[in-house]
Amino acid sequence: MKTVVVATHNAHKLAEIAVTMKALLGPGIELVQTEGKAPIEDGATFEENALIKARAAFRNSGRPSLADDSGICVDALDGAPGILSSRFSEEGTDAANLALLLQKMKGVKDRSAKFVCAVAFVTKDAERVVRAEWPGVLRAAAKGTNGFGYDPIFAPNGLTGTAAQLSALEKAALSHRARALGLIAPALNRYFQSAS
Ligand code: ITT
Repeated sequence: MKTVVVATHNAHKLAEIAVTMKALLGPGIELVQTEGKAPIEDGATFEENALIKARAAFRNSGRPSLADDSGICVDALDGAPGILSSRFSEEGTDAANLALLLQKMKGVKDRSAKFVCAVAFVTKDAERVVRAEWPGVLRAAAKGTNGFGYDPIFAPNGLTGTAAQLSALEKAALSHRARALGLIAPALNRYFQSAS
């Protein structure tokens, strides 16, 4: 079995990564959640924070480790909340973060935003980090119950509904996370080919 440690404490992310990775790499891959404490994410970019988390999981487990650092960047807010997306509101829950973003966007004309995801893969021999985006617009009210985080107010370009109205399989094929995992997949394939 090809085992990859996933350096996340977010169950939604883990589930989405599992669906996309299975589609990309086939069923012979096993994802296990990191058991280590979450490191301090003090990087200045999504890429730096993804590397911080993947390196910590690798140090802790000695096994190939994958991490996702992601968030939403809103043009009218100069890219905020960006890397601080999970800590946007004081409370820091998905519901409070979403409510604060809706409030800040009240009456704002420019609704453009993008989800960003950096994925880092760290092994004993190499480190790789990639980044991908999912552009769209922010709705004035939440719609849909699937997904997590800011999904209910994010309408991806080219789609009629919000990300929270997509099925798990649809989101796993389209999202910023799916795009970043698609870019990192060759590095995982190379690793497991050379390790076998
Ligand atoms: P880990 O660091 O343990 O992976 P986290 O939730 O703290 O978990 P991040 O620091 O990367 O992860 O913050 C990501 C936040 O960005 C997340 O909590 C959501 O608020 C938002 N976000 C990221 N991807 C999203 C998605 O696909 N849909 C909705 N919101 C998303």
